[in-house]
Amino acid sequence: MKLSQNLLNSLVEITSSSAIACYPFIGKNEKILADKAATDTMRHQLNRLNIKGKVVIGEGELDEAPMLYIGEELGNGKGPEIDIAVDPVEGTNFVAKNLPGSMSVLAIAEKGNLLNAPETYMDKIATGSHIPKGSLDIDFTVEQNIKNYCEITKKKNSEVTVCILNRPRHKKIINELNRLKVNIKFITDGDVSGAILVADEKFNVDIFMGIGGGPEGVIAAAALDVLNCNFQGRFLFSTKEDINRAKKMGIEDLNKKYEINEIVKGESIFCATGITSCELMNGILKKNDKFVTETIVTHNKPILQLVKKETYIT
Ligand code: VTB
Repeated sequence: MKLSQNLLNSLVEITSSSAIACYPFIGKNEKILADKAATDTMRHQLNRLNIKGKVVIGEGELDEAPMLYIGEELGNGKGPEIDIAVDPVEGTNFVAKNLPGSMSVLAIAEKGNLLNAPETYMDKIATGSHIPKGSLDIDFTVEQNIKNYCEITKKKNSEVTVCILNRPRHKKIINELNRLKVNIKFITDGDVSGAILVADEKFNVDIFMGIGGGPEGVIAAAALDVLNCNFQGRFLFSTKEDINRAKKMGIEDLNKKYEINEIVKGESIFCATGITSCELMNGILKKNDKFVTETIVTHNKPILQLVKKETYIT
């Protein structure tokens, strides 16, 4: 095992610190400042790790992001070679408006084991570990996917809940789900956590589907892979620049459907610290002279671990 428990502990500290760095901006309508605070903190701390790391999913390319850009090298260069996916604030709107669902996220794998995703959209579908691989597919119709899901789980349509980003581009899917009498859980942002909700039946989400960010898709896949869940994604490109950028990243087949084991290979670690609360974890709590943070972690075992941490306010 190359990714040690020590490394995992350090990552939990890092996402906790970057989440705490956002705390002053919760409800301040300053999403750029919140993102900057978290990004600065995450970068500073990642650079102290004993790794030879490289950002494969980041805040953009060098010319558009001053730090944690794709290709940026991180760590002190003394440890294992690691691919890093960062999302210092997933759900900047949630922080700005003090709404549930913002979190600070990191995922890592050994070098070459995380898909380099361009900043473009991705069509996604995810289900829990109780569904055999290949039963649902982004290329099936909504009706077929629901039918297959119901056959496997012996549920009626009216007992199935689909989580989807509330966007005009999903009008056709939503109409179809309504026609089929399937329940919908709408999310306004934050489709990393939306996808992860399929991992445990206590979250009452059967299927996650729809189009969201490509980088967010890779990050969610890292968590779902360890949990033996299903995830499929296909990038969608709307401009020539998008296509050129993807080609520069080594993506040749622009229409490729990625299975989860092509997005994340081998061992990986995912951690996400809540900034504001959601179903997955509580947000940051300020208690006397300490911050209390909750972080969900996946590594090695197919369980969503919850790590609670107290950090003295300095
Ligand atoms: C999602 C969501 C993100 O972007 O990927 C979404 O997870 C997709 O983009 O939190 P649109 O907002 O353009 O639909 C976010 O909402 C913001 O990065």
